[in-house]
Amino acid sequence: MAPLSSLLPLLALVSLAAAHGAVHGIVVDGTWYPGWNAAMRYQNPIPAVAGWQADNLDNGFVTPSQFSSSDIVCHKAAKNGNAYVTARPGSKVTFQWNTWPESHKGPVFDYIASCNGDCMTVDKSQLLFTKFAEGAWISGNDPGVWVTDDLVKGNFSWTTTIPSNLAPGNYVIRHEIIALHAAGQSNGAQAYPQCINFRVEGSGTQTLSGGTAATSFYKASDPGILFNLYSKFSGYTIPGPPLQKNLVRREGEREHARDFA
Ligand SMILES: *[C@@H]1O[C@H](CO)[C@@H](O)[C@H](O)[C@H]1NC(C)=O
Ligand SMILES: [Cu+2]
Repeated sequence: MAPLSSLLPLLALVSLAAAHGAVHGIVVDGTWYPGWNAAMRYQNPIPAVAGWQADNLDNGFVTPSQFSSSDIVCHKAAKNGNAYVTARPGSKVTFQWNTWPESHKGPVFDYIASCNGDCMTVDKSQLLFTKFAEGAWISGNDPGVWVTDDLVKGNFSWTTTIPSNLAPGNYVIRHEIIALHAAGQSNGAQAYPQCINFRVEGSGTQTLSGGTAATSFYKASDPGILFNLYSKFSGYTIPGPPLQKNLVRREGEREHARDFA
């Protein structure tokens, strides 16, 4: 049996990870699916969940110096999720974080990539992502009001919508918060990506084209990455590839049409 002293560092690490937060559940049209949480790696067998496994027991984030490494794709040493969340075009999806510190203000993103096959075995370096939702600075400065404040107030949750005409298939959705509380110094931003396997059903016709490898999303010197939250700023340049307006606009039009139907 392991002496208690050898378990203590492990317990400390687990509580540190909890302080930063992880997506411990995904709610799709009212149905809860478990996400990954770091403690699951000590279960035998490791539970089959749609959330990708990540080795984020330590400080729990990816630094700008790692933005071109494979860790930025789905978090540290990530391994494919072993199950799927089922959704349809237009499904309401809530990423439920277990917690999030109010001080960790910054942008929140949702990216989607086709697995072109099975997301449980896809090579993460092959995933080409399209950004389909984003939020960041809302008002004020030093530090101002950010979408992460809404996330914290909303029970640590972030809700998005599956693009309304998305073709059926297997997709990885990469949900991410970038915390800026230390981003005024170089290598100080903190990325918290979380990947989830989605099986999209229905009869949509829009396939994804193009897309960007996550290793090319951000650079340490981007104005939205090297950014002093504790200053008198009057704007914020959202980092990463542009929002895919086609996906988003189509969705909005349909929703609008439905409102008046
Ligand atoms: C808040 O989130 C937790 C899961 O993290 C969930 O169990 C609880 O029902 C949520 N509360 C509300 C009011 O939605
Ligand atoms: Cu932190």
